[in-house]
Amino acid sequence: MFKSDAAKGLLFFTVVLFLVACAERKKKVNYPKTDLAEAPLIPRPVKVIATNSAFGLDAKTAIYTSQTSNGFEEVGVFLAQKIKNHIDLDLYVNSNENETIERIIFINQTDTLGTDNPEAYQLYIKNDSILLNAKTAAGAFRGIQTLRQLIPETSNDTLAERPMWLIPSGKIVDEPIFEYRGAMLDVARHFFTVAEVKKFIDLLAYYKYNAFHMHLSDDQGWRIEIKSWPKLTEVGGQTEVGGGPGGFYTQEEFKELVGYAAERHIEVIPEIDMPGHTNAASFSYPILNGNGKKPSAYTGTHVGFSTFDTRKDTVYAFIDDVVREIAAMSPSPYFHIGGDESHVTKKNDYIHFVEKVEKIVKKHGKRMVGWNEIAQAKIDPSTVAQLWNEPHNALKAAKNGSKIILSPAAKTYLDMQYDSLSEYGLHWAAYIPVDSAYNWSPAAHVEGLPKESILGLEAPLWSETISNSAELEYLAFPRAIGYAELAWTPENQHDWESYKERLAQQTPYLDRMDVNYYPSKLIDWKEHKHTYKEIERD
Ligand code: TNX
Repeated sequence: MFKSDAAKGLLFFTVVLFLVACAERKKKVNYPKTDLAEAPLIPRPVKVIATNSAFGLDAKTAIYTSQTSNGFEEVGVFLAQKIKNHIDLDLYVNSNENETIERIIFINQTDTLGTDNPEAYQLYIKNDSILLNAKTAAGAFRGIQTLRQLIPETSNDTLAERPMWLIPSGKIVDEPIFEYRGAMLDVARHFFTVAEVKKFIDLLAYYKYNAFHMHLSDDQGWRIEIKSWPKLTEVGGQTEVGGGPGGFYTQEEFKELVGYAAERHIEVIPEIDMPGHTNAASFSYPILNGNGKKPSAYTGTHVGFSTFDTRKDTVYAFIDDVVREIAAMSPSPYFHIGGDESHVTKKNDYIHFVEKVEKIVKKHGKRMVGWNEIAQAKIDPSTVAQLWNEPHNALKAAKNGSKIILSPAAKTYLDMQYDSLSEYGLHWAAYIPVDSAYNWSPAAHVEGLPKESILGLEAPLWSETISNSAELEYLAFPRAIGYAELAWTPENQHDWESYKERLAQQTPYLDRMDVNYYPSKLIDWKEHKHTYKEIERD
């Protein structure tokens, strides 16, 4: 019946506008004053203008989305699921059954946001309508996280005949400062199950992260099935720090994780760490080994004793297979080759290795990422260097045109203990209490590094001392929430006093998600109660 998708879209848009207009006219409830500017949003949005009224979210609310633009309907469905899980309210998405609808949430694609940032969004919250404008589905997805954070725990059932959740009205204009906002999980030192990784991804998504870096191999274990080299997981996948059973992801499971992250507009960056940190690979296939010793299983926590034989063709044939198989499952443009702490690889051999592997990564259509040591080699400007301990190498890479991911150990390492009493973690770089994790300037951290060279920020979580979700969460939360703000919010709006108030109010969400966060004494954590029994987490 319709000539084109565009005509269909236009008609749909008109219907929705009509509904908004009707809804606006129907009711002007005098809600109690609710201040959007006081809402405990993390990351703090760029601009918030409160109009001191509220949208009444209830059973007469429906969600509509642009339907001709990729991914918008999925964002609407995601929001509906989260609302269901949070307050047990069922909302239709793009349904025709609209007789009983009085209020709508419209998730709208538009090219006229006034910014090129693909993750930008704008929220207009009025009494009877919420309009979320975004250029891309990723932007819409970030926008609905803001909306989720605005839904109160308790309904306002004293004023209405049925429960209604009041969302403070006003306008939010928002976009991130960094293109890359990441966290890393080391699944090699200890293995984490698919369910555990998904839970971590859920938490990251709520705070608008867009990158999840998986450290998939190290001396203690190889965690990803490679069909052309099966012993990597049959042998190398069976060990972990402390002698536990280890584990690995089948290719199906890895794809499932990548898809799960993609539904949350998070990219998975796979890392195979080499030429050092390769004991598990060399133990599986001794032909790869270059340290002159007979490889055996390793379950300790020392680093720097292993290396591939960087002068052997078999090693590069092996890497070609590994990169090919992983790249084929990986929509991310990046492939991380590690490259850190290769203490027993001769410098010339190391440089030779990095330059050869960069070609392999490129051949499989990916941009290489490596820890800051890779800047010793002549790397391509398309390659990204991840700073952890050597500013001079990050500067060198940036001078040559590379982008830099900031992960300075003393500030962003999630495996650093909070203080000397912390149950888990290490402290070789620093103790990182919650305020110190937040109170620093990423952009000014490396003297002389131009802002344009910064791709973003990543908080790595190494797993020598942790092996399950509860332990992971103790180290990652609440610090990962602060990094989310550092990577998203303009620096002149970073403010510890405001942040710590907003962080204190994350408890309903963290408890609902059953997050074992570290209850830092620096934060006045808020007590809270739920209206509904906790149905499902999140
Ligand atoms: C350094 S950071 C490492 C890891 C360890 C971590 C422990 C980096 C690139 N290498 O191998 O797990 O410290 O904090």
